Amino acid sequence: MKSRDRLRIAIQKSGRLADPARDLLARAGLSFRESRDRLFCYGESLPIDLLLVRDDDIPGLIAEGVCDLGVVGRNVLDEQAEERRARGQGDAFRELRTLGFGRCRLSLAVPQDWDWRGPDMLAGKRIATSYPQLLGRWLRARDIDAEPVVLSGSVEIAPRLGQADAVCDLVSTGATLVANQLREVEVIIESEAVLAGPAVDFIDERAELAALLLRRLDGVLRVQG
Ligand code: PRT
Ligand code: ZN
Repeated sequence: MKSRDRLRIAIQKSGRLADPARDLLARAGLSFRESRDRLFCYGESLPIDLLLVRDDDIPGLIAEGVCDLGVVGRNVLDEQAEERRARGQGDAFRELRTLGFGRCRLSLAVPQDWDWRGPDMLAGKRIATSYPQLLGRWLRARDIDAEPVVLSGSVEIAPRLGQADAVCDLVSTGATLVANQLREVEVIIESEAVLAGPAVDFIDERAELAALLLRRLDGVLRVQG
């Protein structure tokens, strides 16, 4: 780990987790000077800076040591952790805290006209997903041989387009599934936004800064209930 005397936190630039992450950090007493390009925000109240990125980049930025901490969905963090394991790489990041927003679940959904009798029905079926690792792990644990169809977006429409038989996607209210005549049948993982950090402890000034930030976050999260 390279030595640095400021802590750098990656959060989503825009999207569902962007505002709640900023609010949480503000409530923990962090303030930032906005830069014109809005990619890097210099920390004013503490030596803790922000990097505004795509959520999918956050685990990799922590693994590379470009960032020290990140606010990201457990779905993204776990998928990339599995991906590393599949490549024979060691653990590079871990979940430090759950943050209580961005709640959703990664679920399997099938066409409403299926008479669902259990996971074995998925054998030999094509399942559209953006989470092939988490889906693959769930299928392997049940010894089900199905074919993941990896799509980066518009997963729910795949059955209607004939690209897949079922889907494995994030669900919060369930409205998107219903609009696509799909029914949620199995939950693969429960997810929410988490604070992620490196697998190893900080060794320089960042250790104390991270401990201070965690103490403050714990205070905020406790009040929030
Ligand atoms: O640009 P960038 O890559 O950073 O953003 P993104 O488009 O990949 O992510 P974004 O902002 O959509 O989501 C960020 C994170 O929010 C996700 O990784 C989850 O951890 C969390 N989250 C919480 C959700 C949802 N709820 C959610 N409902 N992410 C996506 N959805 C989508 C889902 O994919 C489906 O299309 O919303 C639709 C379903 O919603 P319901 O309410 O109809 O069930
Ligand atoms: Zn993304």
